[in-house]
Amino acid sequence: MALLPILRFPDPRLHTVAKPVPTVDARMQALIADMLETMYEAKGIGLAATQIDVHERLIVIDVSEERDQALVLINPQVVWTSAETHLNEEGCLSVPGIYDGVERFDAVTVSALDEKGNSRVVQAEDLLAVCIQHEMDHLMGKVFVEYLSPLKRNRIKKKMLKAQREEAQ
Ligand code: K1U
Ligand code: ZN
Repeated sequence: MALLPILRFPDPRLHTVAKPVPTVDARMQALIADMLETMYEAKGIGLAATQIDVHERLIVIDVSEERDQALVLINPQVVWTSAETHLNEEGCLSVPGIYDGVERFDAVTVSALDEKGNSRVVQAEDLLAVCIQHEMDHLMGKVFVEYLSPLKRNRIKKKMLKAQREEAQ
């Protein structure tokens, strides 16, 4: 297994639209293991393949307290959304240290393949529903700061670039 570098906003590669996974094979299973290790090490509750510069429709999630309920969604599709939405505080491993409110559906139903290539349907609410919507946005090349005002987004962009310049010194 390996820890993978996570792309940081405003890296343009975060805006790549991911392609469907053709087959769930050994390469995919190795990638899933690396993504889970990377997510747990970064103390995240989710990670999309886009964030590690792999542009295929794969996300890993674990919203459990015990960090032992990994959920792998390959080629996820939203098949139902609740009528109700709420503003939720979000963070992102690609935008470290920034938290802000994003309006999301309260509940979603998603169909996907699991790590063995079996079809599954996930009915999600609360933090899991928020996390699935956040990760599926990554697969469409969208980062949560794009929901914020241009003023906030530009401030975040400058802050991230400054932090990256300082880290490089
Ligand atoms: O996609 C990512 O970058 C992972 C991201 C997922 C996420 C967190 C919060 C709301 C929606 C999606 C994170 O894991 S950020 C770090 C984190 O663990 C966290 C931040 C805020 C609330 C809960 C967890
Ligand atoms: Zn994110």
